[in-house]
Amino acid sequence: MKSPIRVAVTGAAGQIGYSLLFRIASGAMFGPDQPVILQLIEAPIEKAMKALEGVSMELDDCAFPLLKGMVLTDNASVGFKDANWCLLIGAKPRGPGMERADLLKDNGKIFTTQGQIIDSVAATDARVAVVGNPANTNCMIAASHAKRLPAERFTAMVRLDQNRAQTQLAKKAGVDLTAVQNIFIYGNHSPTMFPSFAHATISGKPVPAVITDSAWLQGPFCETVGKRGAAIIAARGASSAASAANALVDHVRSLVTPGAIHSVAVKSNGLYGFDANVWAGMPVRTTTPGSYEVITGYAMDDFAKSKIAATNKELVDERAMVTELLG
Ligand code: NAX
Repeated sequence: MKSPIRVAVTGAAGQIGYSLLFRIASGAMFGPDQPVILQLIEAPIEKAMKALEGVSMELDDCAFPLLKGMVLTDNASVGFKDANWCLLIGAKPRGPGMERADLLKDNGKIFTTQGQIIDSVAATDARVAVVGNPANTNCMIAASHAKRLPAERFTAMVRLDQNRAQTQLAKKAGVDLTAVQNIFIYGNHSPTMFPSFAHATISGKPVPAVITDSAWLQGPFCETVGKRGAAIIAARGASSAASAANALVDHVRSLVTPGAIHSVAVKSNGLYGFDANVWAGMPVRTTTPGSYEVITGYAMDDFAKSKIAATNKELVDERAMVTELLG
């Protein structure tokens, strides 16, 4: 039996946390032979900590053989201590009448502190995955405060968008979704994201050769994927939670599986026309567990370039709103 890894989760008593923790403890994220210790972090609010206690009781009641311990805390220095993976889900939701700039600043402060604490107390091999919105910019802020951990250890999640895009393409083509491969998300986790359909394949053939309706690909397809989060809120009365938790399982599972090819928001370093210092969704290939390389060399046509320019502009604008928070 391997020795347990420590997985810190913020916002652990929230909606996504409730769908996520049981899957981590069951082995879905790190594999059926990898024991875990869950370090569950909540906001210092009595109601949240009480809810967290209830979640931990349910985790106990599952008798998961891989769950070797739990830490429940509202102190990030305790929660991130020696963590091998830091899953940053906790964030403030956008309230009624709240400007996006205010949300960016309020949440940016959370990620400033968490970036600093992770850098000082997490394990030397620590990896960070950001889900709390605005995820790309929060990830950039946290990474900017890390002096010990390199920037490439900080990733943000665009896997939910990739999964959404894969299903939409499969439905349109009338094929099983496993026939759809290499659909990657470029840019921000927001409606400006670009699901790059031209490089995706269906049963090995380029998507545009199978779905010849290019107006649908450029229009309704991109819009449906980009606005899926809002459509779920409209239908369910609450934001995506189980699918977001599932996507985080996929995000981390793919990052620990050498050879996996998937979309992750990473420091762009100027690739694909993005500003060098924003975190943008890109295609990556996992090299060794926890490490990856960006897959370069996909040629972009004019449509793709214009979509990438738009999502890049949004990321640059978001950064401009939080410059005072960058380390
Ligand atoms: P909830 O409001 O249900 O849960 C958030 C939890 O975070 C709460 O329990 C709250 O007490 C806690 N929290 C707040 N500040 C904290 C802090 N400083 N430290 C620790 N915990 C803290 O939201 P939920 O539905 O779980 O969503 C969480 C975040 O994921 C939101 O920012 C949401 O916008 C974002 N999402 C991101 C997605 C993505 O694909 N990147 C998709 C789903 C989701 O919308």
